[in-house]
Amino acid sequence: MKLLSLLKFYSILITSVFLISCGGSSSSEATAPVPPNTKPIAIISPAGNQTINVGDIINFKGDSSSDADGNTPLTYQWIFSGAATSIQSSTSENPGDITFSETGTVTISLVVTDSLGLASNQTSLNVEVSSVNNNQAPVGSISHDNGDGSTGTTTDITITEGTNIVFDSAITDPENDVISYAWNFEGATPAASSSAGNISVNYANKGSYTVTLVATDVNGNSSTFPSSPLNVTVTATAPILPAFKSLPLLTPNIVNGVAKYTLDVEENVNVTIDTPNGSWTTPMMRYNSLPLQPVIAAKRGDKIEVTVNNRLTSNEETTVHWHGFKIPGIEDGGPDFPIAANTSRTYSFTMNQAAAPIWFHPHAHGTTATQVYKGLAGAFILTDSITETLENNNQLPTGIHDVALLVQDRQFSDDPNNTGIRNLIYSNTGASGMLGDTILVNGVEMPALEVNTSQYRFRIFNGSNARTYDFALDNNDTFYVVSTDGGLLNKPVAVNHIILAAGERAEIVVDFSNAYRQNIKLISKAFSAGGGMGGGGGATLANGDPFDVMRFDVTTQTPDPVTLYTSLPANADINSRLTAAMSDTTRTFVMSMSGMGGGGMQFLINNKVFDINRIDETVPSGATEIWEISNTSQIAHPFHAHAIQWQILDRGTSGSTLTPASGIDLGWKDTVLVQPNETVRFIGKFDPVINSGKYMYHCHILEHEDNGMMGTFEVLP
Ligand SMILES: [Cu+2]
Repeated sequence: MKLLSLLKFYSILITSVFLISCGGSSSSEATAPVPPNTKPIAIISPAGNQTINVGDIINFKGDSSSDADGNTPLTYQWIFSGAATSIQSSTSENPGDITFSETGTVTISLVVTDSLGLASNQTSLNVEVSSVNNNQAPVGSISHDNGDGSTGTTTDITITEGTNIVFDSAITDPENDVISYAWNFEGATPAASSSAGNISVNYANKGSYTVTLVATDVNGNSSTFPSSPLNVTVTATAPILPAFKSLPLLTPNIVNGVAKYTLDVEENVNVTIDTPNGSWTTPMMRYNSLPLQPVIAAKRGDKIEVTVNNRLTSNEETTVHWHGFKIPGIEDGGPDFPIAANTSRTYSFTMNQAAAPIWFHPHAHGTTATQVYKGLAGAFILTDSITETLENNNQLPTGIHDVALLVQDRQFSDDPNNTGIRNLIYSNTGASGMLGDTILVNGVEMPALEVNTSQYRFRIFNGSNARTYDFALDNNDTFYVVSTDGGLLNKPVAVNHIILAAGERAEIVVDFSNAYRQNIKLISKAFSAGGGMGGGGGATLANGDPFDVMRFDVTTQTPDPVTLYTSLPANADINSRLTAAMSDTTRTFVMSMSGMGGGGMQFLINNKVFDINRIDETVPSGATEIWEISNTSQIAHPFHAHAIQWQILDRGTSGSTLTPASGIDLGWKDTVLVQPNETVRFIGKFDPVINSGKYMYHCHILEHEDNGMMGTFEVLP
């Protein structure tokens, strides 16, 4: 344009000079000759020869062509000759995108003609179309939207059957080649699509499926998205389960700083049992006629007074044993201080131990098993300044994220006449103790607890008479054990299962933050329950059989403020570890069974059957002792010692070198499962002030205990 203007300027200048030099001449001399018309110039852009790959596109323009005389508009004649191209000729100023679809040489030529019909010289260039393919494949990503806020590019997807997912893509080609799309939706409808995106896909059937998108450019170069398989897990629509019930919290009367409770021991209380197959009524024993076993909450240092009124119309004795409590023998609720029917007893003690999931239950001799089975028990949630600080600092789940689970197995009668009433069946026929086929969590069979995407702290109380559970999540996820029987572990222990025998407790922390819309089951895994006589004893659901316990339905998304503590403060009780060298003495206890297959079966500790009038062991005041427990029988026994909390030193096969405690064995214990042919050593320190009087040690399979697998130890004042 600038060049054209200059040419016009000089052209006018030359003409003017010519006119001036001829001034005053004759008219014939004044007629100027017509200046010669110059050829226009054809310019191709991009200019010059180039080498490209098959399928590449070049955008050709002719609009830089010009005519020095300004004889416009120009007309254009493009010729594309040689190897194949998308067009062979054009009369456009700018013919635009030309696709080179064949290897070889393409000659591009352009001739422009000015408005006076004068043609330019031909301008031409060669494009070498190479068969060597340097073309790059498409790049980008795919994304999905479950319609529930669950979106992403690479995350695996879990949905329930019948759900739709919308898939989309954001794919480009480095050479701007045309892209074709090939989606594959395994197990879904549609099973495939050639759309770029916004495809709604329905998953009707449960299973595990993959999603891929192959994006291919016109050169046949393809990319698969995502680069690693995107998995869609389609879960079955969860069956409707009965709602989870929380254990009722008892409210004390505070009198002169003492928290006073009353427990009325009742029987024939009509209790509603909810199950996945409907509800029924079962007459049971209960404290205070409550629908469920109660919870007492207290803090370390609290003074507690519990008045127990025995209102059992069956004239049975009862007691309330404070299981796991460090209190004087006279307040311990052992069988040596029974509460006769229609009488009362007031237990009085001060909580002087670390925060723990301890509990209480009857311990009258000969009727412990049946009274617990019929429904007498309660959870005791003890807190202290350490747990309060951890909770306040969001280092331990609390509030609605702190849930007590009392797990007990029961056997119910059939109801052939649809009376709506089913009675408890108690049958202690085998060596295994009473094993029911209905697993109750807080009185409900297979309850569903709605949770949010947070960490939850479950305080699991195995209040079963005889059953051992191997608790796990059905997705085998890791969870953390934060507390054993008698208090928090110094460090949370990551596990994917935890065995709890009858009488044992644990607090576990389960993280649901990545489980939105999932249904996760708490299960008990299969395990070997020992010798032939160990398992069932004729039970429908033998010890060691697998079963479901309850379900967590992750229904709500919420941020989780909790970052689990990594270690307790140094002043936590559990950090004062007792070593074998501190022990004043070692006592040995051998649990055995005899009379198998014969008339009477005997359950023995140190070859003795319990005698309430005999003191088996005498412990000096303030002693620190190692108790070494061995099991020569063919089934596991949970050994429970009253009075204090213990630290496990080591365990292993009897007669061989024992392995020092690690993991969850580093926590406070009052009940320790001892496997057949196993020896466990634990150490404990009796408080010179608190611990005096008579206490029990026994197997916590309640049928074994009631049948004599128990002894008395007296701590001297
Ligand atoms: Cu036992």
